[in-house]
Amino acid sequence: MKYSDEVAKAKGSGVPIVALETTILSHGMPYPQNLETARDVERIVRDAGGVPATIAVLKGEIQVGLDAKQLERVAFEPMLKLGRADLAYALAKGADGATTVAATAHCAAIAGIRVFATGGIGGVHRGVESTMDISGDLDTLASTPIAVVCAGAKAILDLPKTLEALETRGIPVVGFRTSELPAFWSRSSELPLSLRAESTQEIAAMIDAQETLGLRSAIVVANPISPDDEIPAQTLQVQIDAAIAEASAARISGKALTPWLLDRLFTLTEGRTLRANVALVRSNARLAAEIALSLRDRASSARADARRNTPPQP
Ligand code: PSU
Ligand code: MN
Repeated sequence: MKYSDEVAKAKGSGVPIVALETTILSHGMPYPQNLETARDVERIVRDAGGVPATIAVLKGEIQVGLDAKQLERVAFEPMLKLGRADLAYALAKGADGATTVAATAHCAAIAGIRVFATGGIGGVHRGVESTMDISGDLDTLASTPIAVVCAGAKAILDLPKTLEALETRGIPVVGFRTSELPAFWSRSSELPLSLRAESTQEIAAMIDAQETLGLRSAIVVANPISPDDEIPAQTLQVQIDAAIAEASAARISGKALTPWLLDRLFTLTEGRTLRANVALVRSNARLAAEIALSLRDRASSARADARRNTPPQP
C-alpha cells in the first residue's frame, strides 16, 4: 500500500480524509468527463477542509491518493475492474486496476479512513432470480467499517431487493434529510427508510457509536441528488427498461453489465444521465468531507473532555 504525499501528511496530522473510488471513472464515465469529474471532486474535498484519497491499484500496488499523472492514467488507460475478490490477483500480477465500491471500501478501511464518497453502490440486479447477479459491494459492506456516502443505488437495479439485502446483512442505511431511498439519478424511489439524519454531527455520532458497539459493517449514507440536477424517475423508466432488455438480448453479464448499462443510458438520454451522475458525485464528496470534519471535531472535543477530567499529576 502506498500513500500519496498529501494523504501521508494528513494521516500524520489528523486532517480528515475522504476515500474516493476509481471504477466510477474508468468504467462508469467516458473520457475526458471522467478526468474532469475526478479533479473536481478532489477539489471539492480540499475546499471543504479535507484531503481526498482516490484509490486504485497501479502496477500491483494499492495507491491511496493519486498524483496528477496517476489520476490521468486511471481516467485514460484501460484498467481492470477490481472488486474485493480481484485485489489479490492484481497485486500478484503487478496489474493496473480501478477499484469498485467494495475494493475501495476494503483498502480505505485498512488505511484507517472512515468516510468514503461514491456515486451509487452496487446492489441486486433485476432478474436476479435467473442470473444470481448481486454486486459484491453488498457482502463487502457487511464486513467493512466505513461510512459510504452515495445517492442510493442505481435505478438500473432492483431497488426493493437491494434494500432487503442491505437489511439482511445488517448494513444501516441512513437517509440524509430524507426518509426515502434515493434512486441515484432521481431523488425518490418511493421506498421508505427508517433511519434519517438531519446533520453531519448526527452521522458522525452514529459512526462513533457503531465502532463502540463493535459492529463491523459499513454505514450507507443516502444523499439524494439535488432537485435541480435530478431526472425524475418516470422520465427514465422507459430508457432503463430498454437498456436492460438490450443487455439481456446481447447476453451482457457479470462485471460488464453495470458499465454497459451506464454507457447505454448515457447514449439513450443524450448525456443527461452523465450530467446527473457528475452532479451527484460532487454533492456526495462535499457531504463526505463535512462528515469527516464532524468526526474530527468529535475526537478533539473528546480529548478536551478527557484533559478536563484528568486531575493534574502531582
Ligand atoms: N456508481 C456510479 N458509477 C459506477 C459505479 C457506481 O456512479 O460505475 C460502479 C461502482 O464502482 C460499483 C460498481 O462498486 O459500479 C458495481 O458494479 P457491479 O454491479 O458489477 O458489482
Ligand atoms: Mn455483478
